[in-house]
Amino acid sequence: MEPLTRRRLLVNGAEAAAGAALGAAAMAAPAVARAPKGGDRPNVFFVAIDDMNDWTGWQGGYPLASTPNLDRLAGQGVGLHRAYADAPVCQAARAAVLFGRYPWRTGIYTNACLNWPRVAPDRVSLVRAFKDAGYLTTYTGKIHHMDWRWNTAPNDPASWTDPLPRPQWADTGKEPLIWRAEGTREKTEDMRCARLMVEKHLSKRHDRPFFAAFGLRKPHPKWVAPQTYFDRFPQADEMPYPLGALDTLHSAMARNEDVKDLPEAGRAMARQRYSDHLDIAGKGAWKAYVKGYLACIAEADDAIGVALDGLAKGPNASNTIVVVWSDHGWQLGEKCTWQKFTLWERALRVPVIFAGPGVKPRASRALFSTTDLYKTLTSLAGVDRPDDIDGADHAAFLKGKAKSARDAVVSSWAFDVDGDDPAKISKARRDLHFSVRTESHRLIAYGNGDLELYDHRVDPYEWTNLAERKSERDRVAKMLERVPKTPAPPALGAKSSEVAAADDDD
Ligand SMILES: [Ca+2]
Repeated sequence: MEPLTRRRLLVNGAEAAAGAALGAAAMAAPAVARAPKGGDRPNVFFVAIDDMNDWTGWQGGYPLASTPNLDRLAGQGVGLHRAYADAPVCQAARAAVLFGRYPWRTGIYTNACLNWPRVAPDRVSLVRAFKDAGYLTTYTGKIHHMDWRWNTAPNDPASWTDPLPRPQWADTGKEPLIWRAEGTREKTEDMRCARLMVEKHLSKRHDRPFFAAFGLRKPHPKWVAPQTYFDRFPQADEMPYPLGALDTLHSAMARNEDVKDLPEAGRAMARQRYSDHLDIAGKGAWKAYVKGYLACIAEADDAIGVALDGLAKGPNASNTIVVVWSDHGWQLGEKCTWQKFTLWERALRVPVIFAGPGVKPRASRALFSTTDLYKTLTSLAGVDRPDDIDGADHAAFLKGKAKSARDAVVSSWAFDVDGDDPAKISKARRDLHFSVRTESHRLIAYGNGDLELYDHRVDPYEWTNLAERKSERDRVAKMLERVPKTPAPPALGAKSSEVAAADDDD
């Protein structure tokens, strides 16, 4: 049982108070789910990956990436090449996916913001929509952000009919960004979760449809993985740098070619994890860290493969929709920064794959926001949902019966744009920043008015900022119309600084 520490008491009390302060409009539980529908409703296997960017084989984000299982699944279903996270951090991205609300509607922009399942227990999560429709709902691993590590009770407890016991997490030390080979394939957290899910649910015949959620830990740091995954790659010095790293000679921002056309707010965004870049590049370890990340991607892909094989060999293979998604991407030294926490392509572009009954297989360049998972999955399965869910419904598109449901994806991030510590945020509008991604361009509109514009038709790594060019004035004005006019202020004040610090890197 979870020890009741002072820290937990602080968090629970503070979040309850903050939740009450959110106001009736944000908190009210809308009318939901009429009677469950009959017929042979499909199962859903919902695979959530932590921190995986576009370095999969099928997306081509890095030439040596090793993801044979994801590549195979993408070939069997719809691999979405233009899928983007709604926020570049776990808590905000997952709250948006699981509750079907954009960050600028909830105020959950960062990990320092509220824990939505706890403060809004009556809201109907994606999982609960399936439960209310008569589904068996189960999970293992990390699905929600807050609580996944400390709490043995399930997050969002009203949503699960059959939660699986949580495996013991490995303690890999305090230093956040490390890599090393350690352990065996069968003992990794993700592999144990995959086998548990196969044994308990994917391979079993059930008397009702299931919604089974498998939340992977990798490739989130720390990058500690069995040697076998490192062995898939050459010696670090024989590997290419990340394709988006324009200037690998100059790790200092003052001389870096890619940073020089960023506005001051863009430099502030890069500075959030600039110290990681100076440290990693400074000790000549850049490519070794690339290899560590690739090894952990390979580990995640292997565990997903075991789960998919278990599903394929069992009685549920032909009636299960498989959806794979990552909560957000990852930077590896592009624009002198590491980790997520930015609104550039590498931190927002994610793998999203749909496969199974009703899904017409093909590669797609349609735009997709991870917030769209709620409407799309409930529609594909014929499950009722609340009438106030955000996002687009891609079900008809996935079936091949309609055109793309989107012409832009908006993402958000919050940081102290003009303060000494970019990791801090205030409730001021100037600290809220947005990205608008269309098929051809990305606009970043910072809260202080600074702008970046990139043309992805000729500049896939966002090297050349066009925002100040006169010829782009109309385009910038048009894209600015997509930025939320009255975004919710950050839902801050819910966590003690101790917990906020402990959560910062997740
Ligand atoms: Ca640049």
